Formats: sequence, C-alpha cells, structure tokens
Amino acid sequence: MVKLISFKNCPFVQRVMGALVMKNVPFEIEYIELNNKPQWFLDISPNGQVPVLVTENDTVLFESDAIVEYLDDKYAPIEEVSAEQKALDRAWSYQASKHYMPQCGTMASKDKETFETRLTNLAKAFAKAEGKLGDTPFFKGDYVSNVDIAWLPLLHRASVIKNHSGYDMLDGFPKVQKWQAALIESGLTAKTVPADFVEKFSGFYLTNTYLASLKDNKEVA
Ligand SMILES: N[C@@H](CCC(=O)N[C@@H](CS)C(=O)NCC(=O)O)C(=O)O
Repeated sequence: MVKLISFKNCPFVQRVMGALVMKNVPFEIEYIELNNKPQWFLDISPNGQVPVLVTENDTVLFESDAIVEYLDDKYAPIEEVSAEQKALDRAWSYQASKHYMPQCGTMASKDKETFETRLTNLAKAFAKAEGKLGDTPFFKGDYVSNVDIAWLPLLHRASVIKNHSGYDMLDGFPKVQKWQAALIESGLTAKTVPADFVEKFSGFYLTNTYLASLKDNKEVA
C-alpha cells in the first residue's frame, strides 16, 4: 500500500489526499510535526517538505504536482482528456496551488491592515476562477475533476474561517461560493483532512491573529 507522509494543516497534502480518495487508492498516512521533523523523514525526503508519497516499490516521491501526476499515470485518471485539455487542467490547478502559501500567510496575519493587503492578492485568484466558472456545480461539469481537487484546500480553508470567524474570503465571488458549497456537500473536504483538522487549524490560524479577534467578537456578540 502507498504511504503518505503528512502534516495536519498542509494544503499540499490535502490536494494529494483528494487525488487518492477520488481514485479510491488505498493509502496509509503518517503525520509528522514540521517544527520537529523526525530523522527518518529528513533521511528520505529530498526537500524536507510534506507531502511525501512512498510508493508500493518503496520509491520516495516528493513535490505535490509530481505526486498528483504520478497518481494519474499509475492509477486510472478521473477522466480521459486530450493533451490540450490536460495542459489547461494543470494550468487551472496551478492557479490554485500557487496561492496555498499566500492563503496561509493571509490567515496568519496579525493585524487588519496586513490581512487586507494580503487578501487583495489572494482575491485575484478567486476573481480568475469567478470569471471562468459556468453554471455547473464543479469546475468542469457535474463531476469532481483534478482542477476541483487542486482548489479544494483553498475553498475548504475559506469555509472553516467563515464558520469560525464570520469572515468570508469569498465575499463578492458568488460562483466560487457555490463551488465551495458543492465541494463541501460532496464530502471530499471531510475525507481529505484528519478528524481533528478544525482544532489544529484553529490553534494556528484562529489564535493570536486578526481573524482570531473577529472570532472572539463573534463569540461575545
Ligand atoms: N512545493 C512543495 C511545497 C510543500 C510545502 O510547502 N510543504 C510545507 C507544509 S504545507 C512543508 O513541508 N514545510 C516545511 C519546510 O518547508 O521545511 C509541494 O508542492 O509539495
């Protein structure tokens, strides 16, 4: 069985889990702490980052883009697409994954001004998606594709923030909001994070941050 080395709050890991779940690939998962990386992990991981996927041949794969492409090559892809469509799907997936860290930085902002400056940058990604989305529940139709899986971490995190602080990062993007709701409704959000995700996530992004102050006000009100 393949094994995924993970960190509970990592969006790159969530994307890889999304691909594994959608393809019904059985996998083991081992969580590590990034502020105290175990020596065995440092020994096998070329870049010291998660996700790492150990294949059934014990090959250690790293970099989430490469892992997702490997999963498509090794296991049946979710859909057969032309070379052009594959390139477009990768490009739209990249529009999400390049914003994973900017979203983390936005959520970790300590004050309103920093938060709003960072959100302005992040919102450009949501604006691009808003302009591209049609009337179907998911990015390309009635089914979850690789593009949806790439956007899952951004949209899932935005929903947790909204539920707990009242702040909607997707305000002004109604099609993206509907897409987010469809992904949550599909059950994929819950299947691609650990059971204690909200607790771990809140401990980091909703504690001593600007968003935490909104959460506290919400609880008092
Ligand atoms: N380009 C990498 C980025 C992965 C990444 O940034 N992982 C973070 C956790 S979300 C990490 O392992 N950070 C620890 C470190 O950089 O030392 C990928 O796509 O897999």
